[in-house]
Amino acid sequence: MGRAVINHLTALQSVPLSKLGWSDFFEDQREPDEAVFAPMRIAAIHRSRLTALSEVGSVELTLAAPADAGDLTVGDWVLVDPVTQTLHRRLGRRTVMERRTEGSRTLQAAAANVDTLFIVTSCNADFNPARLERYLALANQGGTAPVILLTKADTTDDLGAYQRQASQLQRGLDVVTVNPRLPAAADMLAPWCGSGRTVALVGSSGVGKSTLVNTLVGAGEGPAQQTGGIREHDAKGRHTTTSRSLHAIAGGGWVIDTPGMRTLHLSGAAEGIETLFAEIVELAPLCRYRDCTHAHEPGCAVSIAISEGKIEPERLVRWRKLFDENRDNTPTSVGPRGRQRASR
Ligand SMILES: Nc1nc2c(ncn2[C@@H]2O[C@H](COP(=O)(O)OP(=O)(O)OP(=O)(O)O)[C@@H](O)[C@H]2O)c(=O)[nH]1
Ligand SMILES: [Mg+2]
Ligand SMILES: [Zn+2]
Repeated sequence: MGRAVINHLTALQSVPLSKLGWSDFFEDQREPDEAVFAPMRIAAIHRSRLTALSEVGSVELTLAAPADAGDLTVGDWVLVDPVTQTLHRRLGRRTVMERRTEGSRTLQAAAANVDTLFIVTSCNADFNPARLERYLALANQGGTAPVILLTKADTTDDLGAYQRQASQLQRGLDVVTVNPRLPAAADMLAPWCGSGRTVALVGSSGVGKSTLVNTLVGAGEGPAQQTGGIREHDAKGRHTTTSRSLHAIAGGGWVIDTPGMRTLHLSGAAEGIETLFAEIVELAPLCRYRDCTHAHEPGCAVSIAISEGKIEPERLVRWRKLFDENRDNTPTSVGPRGRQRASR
């Protein structure tokens, strides 16, 4: 990795690494001759410039080659040589949110070392089970625990319907209704935050992610993130946030804000999809045929469950769409754990 120059050092009182999310998982990756390097956590990436958090505060690093940033994402841990000011290397990720970039088969890391993924949706036209399922598969695949956050409950007369629909998206899923503009939101999300923990916010533009970041960060030197209104007629946001960034939560822990995504394509997410649709996947071995597609075969346990009202027909349709898309987007050589195409 290229040379990194420490441009600017905002000296705060020293922060223990554990508060930044450092743990044995990262410590164990340090070779004996790497003890001289300072561990730092990536807080923001702007082309060839990085903001990193270190034991001595926030550090601005400049990369010699902008291409070096390609391997890094917000939340990553890196080792920096404090003398030569060289970015030594990135440490392996404990969890990673990876998505497929438009028109390509390569995966892009959207955030790393996140404990909990808050999937944010408004109780309005933005609410879309198929899209929420994509985020859930992404969280499951990356080792990040998903939680659904319902916002703008003040704009619906039927909050219960949204809550019910959301909690049926995945077995055991936590669903929390929050108003991102009220300080009470921080208390409601406290069980997932706290010292050393990292949460990330994902969801469409305009659902209130940055508003929530500002509430979690608390009243300090003004809002941490810019926020923007939504269009009246279709509740769509204006893509106010354009890059990812890590912020300190007042009550402890860290929150990553992300830009609203228009589309989320999955690739290499077979296991995440299995976890998401466990109630369907678990029935497959009970079907008469081993290669049952649960479409028209006799003795299909999934079709029986649907006819008995135990599984929504639309849920099966969405599972098939996601399964097929993921299979078509996943080169078999880099498929999950080298497995060949999974059977249904
Ligand atoms: N009525 C209502 N408005 C809310 C609520 N939460 C957020 N908003 C408003 O929704 C608008 C969009 O909020 P942002 O925080 O900018 O949304 P975002 O998810 O960060 O959007 P992008 O950065 O574009 O991805 C702002 O005007 C907020 O004040 C809520 O619970 N109720
Ligand atoms: Mg935003
Ligand atoms: Zn079947």
